[in-house]
Amino acid sequence: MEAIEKSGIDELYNKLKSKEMQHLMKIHSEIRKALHLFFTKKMFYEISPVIVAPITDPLNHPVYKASVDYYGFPYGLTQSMIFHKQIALLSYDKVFIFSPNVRLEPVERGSTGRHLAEFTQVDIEMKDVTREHVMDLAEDMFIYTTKEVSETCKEDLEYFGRKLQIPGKPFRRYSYIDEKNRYGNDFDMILSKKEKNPFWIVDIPLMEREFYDREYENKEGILVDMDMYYPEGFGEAISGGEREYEYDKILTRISKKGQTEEQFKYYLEFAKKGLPRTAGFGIGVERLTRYITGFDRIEEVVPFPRIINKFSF
Ligand code: ASN
Repeated sequence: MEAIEKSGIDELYNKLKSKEMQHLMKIHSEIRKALHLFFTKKMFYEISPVIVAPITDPLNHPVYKASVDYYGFPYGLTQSMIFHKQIALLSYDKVFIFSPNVRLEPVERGSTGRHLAEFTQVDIEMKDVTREHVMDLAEDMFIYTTKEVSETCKEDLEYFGRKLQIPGKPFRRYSYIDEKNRYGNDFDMILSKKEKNPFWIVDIPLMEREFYDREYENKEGILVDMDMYYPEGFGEAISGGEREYEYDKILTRISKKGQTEEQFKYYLEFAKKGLPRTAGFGIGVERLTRYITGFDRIEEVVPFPRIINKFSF
């Protein structure tokens, strides 16, 4: 451990002094600024992030549990603010959060180049809208941000030899089931490598997703949700969908996933009183920075990455 720490710190010291990091920091900062401006111009309200809470996103893949002792109660570190953002829409109909998430991913995920153990996602949620509406908004957000950053960071992008393509709307859509049948388990990355523009994967089966995305009324086991992918092999960018909001349906979905009411009891108390009907998505800011700058690995693009299974200052 001692040796890892020391070599890690030398490497970090040099990385922070490099010209490369200066360009990266500027681009990252301009990306955050553009995202912030985009949502405030669209009359979204920004709410403060929740970092520790009695309940967080269960996620659909196993992660190590990250918790803190909160005055004697075990609170989880936020894995996503899905429940809090849904509940925030009791007050106002469009919200966004620059939300720090901690996900202690399994060690194997360290090799993907796309995972950090801590990252920020811009998590958005809207009341009384459909998936179509939030997909259209996400496309506008992506186009706005890439345009802004291309202009404000022209020289910085040139430094990395990166020229951004601004895609037209609507982005191409693929059905999850059709593409999985065609290409097998790695279908999403195969498509991400083939495509020249961002694209969507829609209608994700229930067992591949958390309980909170809404199931079609007329297509059992299929959800009204979506992921957006970057082209050139950069992988997943966004995930989101319409949400279950009716108490009984939420209970059914929890049990279909083999989860318990006890796990979600605080959320269920809100659901019993009545949740708004919502849809939304989240986009990882470090992944967007990686795509825009064209780096191989996500830990290269930010000054203090929480690297999976590695000492991180
Ligand atoms: N933010 C995502 C959503 O809105 C959820 C997630 O990050 N797991 O659907």
